[in-house]
Amino acid sequence: MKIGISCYATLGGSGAVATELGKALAMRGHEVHFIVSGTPFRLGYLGYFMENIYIHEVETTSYPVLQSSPYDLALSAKMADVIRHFDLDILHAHYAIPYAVCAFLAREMLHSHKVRIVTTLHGTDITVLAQDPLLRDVIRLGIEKSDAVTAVSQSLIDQTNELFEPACPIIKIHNFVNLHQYRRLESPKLKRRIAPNGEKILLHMSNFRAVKRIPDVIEIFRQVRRELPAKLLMVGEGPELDAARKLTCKEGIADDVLFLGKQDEVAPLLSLADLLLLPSQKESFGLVALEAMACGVPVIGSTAGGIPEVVEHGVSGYLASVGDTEKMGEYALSLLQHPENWKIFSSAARKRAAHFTMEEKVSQYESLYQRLVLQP
Ligand code: GMT
Repeated sequence: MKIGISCYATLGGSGAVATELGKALAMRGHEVHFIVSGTPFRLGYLGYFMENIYIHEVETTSYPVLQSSPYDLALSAKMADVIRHFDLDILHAHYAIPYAVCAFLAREMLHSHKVRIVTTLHGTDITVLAQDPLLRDVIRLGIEKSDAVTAVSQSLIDQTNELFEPACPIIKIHNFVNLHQYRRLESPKLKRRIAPNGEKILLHMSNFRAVKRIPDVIEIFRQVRRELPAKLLMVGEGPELDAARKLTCKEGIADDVLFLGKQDEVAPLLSLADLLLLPSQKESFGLVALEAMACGVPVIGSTAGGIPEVVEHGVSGYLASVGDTEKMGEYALSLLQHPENWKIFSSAARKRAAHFTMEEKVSQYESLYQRLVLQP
């Protein structure tokens, strides 16, 4: 098949999922066209030169008369151009806004082109943006005009159904992990440099938005560090980063918190950790939890959204209500102070990750596309 993929390619779990999906489909022999604003960050330079992969960057134009550059319109026009030129069978939009809506507009531009639009909901469009009544109607349009809509967790499906009562059922396709790439990659030398006295290593990775509850991450770490020597690795960047740095100084723990910024190759980093912290306010799935688990890292997190669909409480990690940092701190200590327990949780985490294999989920997307293409 000829498949177009449009996503936020430069950051975040949705871009990662869309890019990994595209790479896997290309390896299965499909022709994959990324229609994006920049090179997808998970593509890597090898992916860039992979057979069957084409990248179409959206160029925006700005004219003095326009107050802002019309990105969404440029994206729609680019989508229409790629659909027509390469005769796409499928256009897969990752996020309703703007991708599903732009895909619809693109198809309208081409009148009756056969291309089928698949939209995957990743979370923020439903859990945050759809709370705004104005945007809600645009999101509704994106959902209604798609030929199929998938969501990355049951929790997200339930929230979408509650808000939109869509006519067609939303299909659940959980996110996935490449178990060959994501496995525990021990690097004792590096570990010694980060934690020279055998300190425990806790890790948080996100785009540092308010929904990630960064102060909770720091509070959990503070509780752990009160009881045992520990280091916290903070990976990623975003709006709450500065405040996070300031908070660690205020708490007097700055020496034990390392801010590593944005990182592309995360499996070796995750493998350094004893625990992953994910105390989010909202989290439709929590791809980082799955990737950490594949590296044998148990998760301490909140019960928000789809996290409980990934992490089994008391088996591959521990979950508490959003904001209950005391409980999360206790849970973290219960694993860190009992290495034999940690070991059991670590192998359970890896085992759990095997329920979300790339092969299986990519096949689910592939069969969905095939079903749509065969529809009259
Ligand atoms: O977590 C973010 O803020 C980034 C966002 C994104 O657009 O990548 O992540 C969302 O999609 C991921 C991939 O499906 C999910 O694993 C994340 O849970 C989801 N984030 C939220 O729901 C907050």
